[in-house]
Amino acid sequence: MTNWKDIDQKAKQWVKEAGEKIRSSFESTLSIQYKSNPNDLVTNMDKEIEQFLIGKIQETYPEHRILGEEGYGDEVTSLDGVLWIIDPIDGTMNFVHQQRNFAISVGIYGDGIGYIGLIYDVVHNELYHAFKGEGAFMNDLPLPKLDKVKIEEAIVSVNATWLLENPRIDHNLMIPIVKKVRGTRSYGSAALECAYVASGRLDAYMTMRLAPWDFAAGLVLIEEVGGSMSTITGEKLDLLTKNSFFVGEKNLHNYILSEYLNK
Ligand code: 2AM
Ligand code: CA
Ligand code: CA
Ligand code: CA
Repeated sequence: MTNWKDIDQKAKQWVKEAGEKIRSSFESTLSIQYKSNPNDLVTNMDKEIEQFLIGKIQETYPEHRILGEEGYGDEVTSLDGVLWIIDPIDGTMNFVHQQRNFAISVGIYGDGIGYIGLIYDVVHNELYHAFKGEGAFMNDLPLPKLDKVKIEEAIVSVNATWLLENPRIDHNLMIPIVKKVRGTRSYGSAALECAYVASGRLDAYMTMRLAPWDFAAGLVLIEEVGGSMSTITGEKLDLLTKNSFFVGEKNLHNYILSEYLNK
């Protein structure tokens, strides 16, 4: 039997320790490299934090598998068993340019079911946390279930890229949404944007391309506050591939899908 409470306690502790490492790193010079293109950044801290977390997991739970953005984990092709899905720094561009608006994201799944979600906003010392069936929290503060929200009163997070002509979505579908909502925001960290939806700071978040480590923890949080999650066309999200991504308060999510995206 998997002891999820034990895993939860340890995961929280390790994520906090990782956060402390990131805070200390602000005093030293970062080493920055490009990945797929000059805007796709990775730093020594992304790699160090992933290696730190993986070291702790492997030492304590050698039978668990790990999927991490920077590739120090396992080659994961199925959701069987206990799987840790880790983004050591989500929002690396913000980490480099702003030293804020980034988070450590850890989602822990059992046979494809999300049990634990941890999103740690290191700079604000805000740990968003969810445990399957027990609700979601920001530090010790329980997050209430999401209240119904009308599109005219919604704050929706969307990156301006998707309003320009782009290969992933017909931008003509996006423009009426932006016109109708009360306001739009874009934070540049998918994990934080999920945490903000879970805590009601945002009512929805949509983007055209995320990897599992960007949203694995966020889904557990959103599930626990009764939010909805899908691809941009309303399909189920896949934890092993890149997806378009749309989460939000249930009614709003339904409404935007049926009236705007799937018309
Ligand atoms: P990262 O900082 O961990 O790379 C920025 O809008 C958000 O999208 C961040 O959560 C960022 O995660 C993620 N992101 C950046 N480049 C991406 C890519 N090529 N594919 C999927 N997600 C990406
Ligand atoms: Ca990245
Ligand atoms: Ca990410
Ligand atoms: Ca990352």
